[in-house]
Amino acid sequence: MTFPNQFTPMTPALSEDLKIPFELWFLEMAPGFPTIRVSNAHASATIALHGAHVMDYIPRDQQPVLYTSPETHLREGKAIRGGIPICWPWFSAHPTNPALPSHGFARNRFWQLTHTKSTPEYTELIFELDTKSIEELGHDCSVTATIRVGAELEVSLTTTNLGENDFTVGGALHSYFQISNISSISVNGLDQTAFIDTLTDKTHTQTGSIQFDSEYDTIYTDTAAETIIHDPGFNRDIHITKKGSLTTVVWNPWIDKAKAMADLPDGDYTEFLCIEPTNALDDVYSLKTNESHTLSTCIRVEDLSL
Ligand code: TA6
Repeated sequence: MTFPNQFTPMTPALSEDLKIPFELWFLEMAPGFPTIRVSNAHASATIALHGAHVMDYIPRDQQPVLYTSPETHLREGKAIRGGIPICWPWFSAHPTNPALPSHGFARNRFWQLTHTKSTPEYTELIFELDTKSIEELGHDCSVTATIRVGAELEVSLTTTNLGENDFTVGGALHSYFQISNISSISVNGLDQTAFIDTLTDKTHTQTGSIQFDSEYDTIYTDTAAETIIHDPGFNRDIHITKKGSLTTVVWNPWIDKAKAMADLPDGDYTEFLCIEPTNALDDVYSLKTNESHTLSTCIRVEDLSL
């Protein structure tokens, strides 16, 4: 695809030979903001080059699985609100330098699409981040995002230390799930799991399933468990499994925080819940030269009407 010349030359090009006829093509969602559309026998999806950011994922015969704000920004430097933001190489605020961006660099810049592949089970896309262009990173490393769109959605983030000094990597796959209503869903899989309520900094142990009646911003610790969003309104369970992660974040901004977010309609807090496979707190990885860490998630919808 060649972009009309009224767009800035900064528009990152997408190589024509990465297209897959009738399965993977390119779309400019806003001037200078290219996205990749995938449609196969199992599902459809939209992935922005910015942040290697999965914006939507719709399995055949299902409602959209991910929420993306209709008021999201679509411009370089500002993370898309919704979908699956890639937080890297840290989660939330930088541990020592408050001047660095919350949730790291990866979600705020363009990646490069380097490979695409079609198989009977999924369409695969591989993105790479030009880490050398990030001055504040201060370390020689590589990071790739591998996305497989099929009956399940898989996102894997692999970091490799290419420098001589150790490199500590954290982060999150900060997934926004589309739900029928925050007041009618529940979350299972974290029973008897310790958690830190970041709103009070107090530690508790989860008993039973999680329901929501106010702002919720919690890090579940020492857990590799599958998390399930039970949504009677949409007659489905969303199964979220993960690898390379022992912390899971559960977040809903509720009314006041939603009102304070310019890129989110005030009432939309009722329509999404974030379940985030994370590397946070002590669950971060100190990589020696040539060592790698992969944080991955697999998202599957179970139709309860069948
Ligand atoms: O993952 C939960 C969280 O850390 C919340 O505290 C909230 O800040 C959310 O991420 C969204 O962060 P953002 O920078 O995308 O507005």
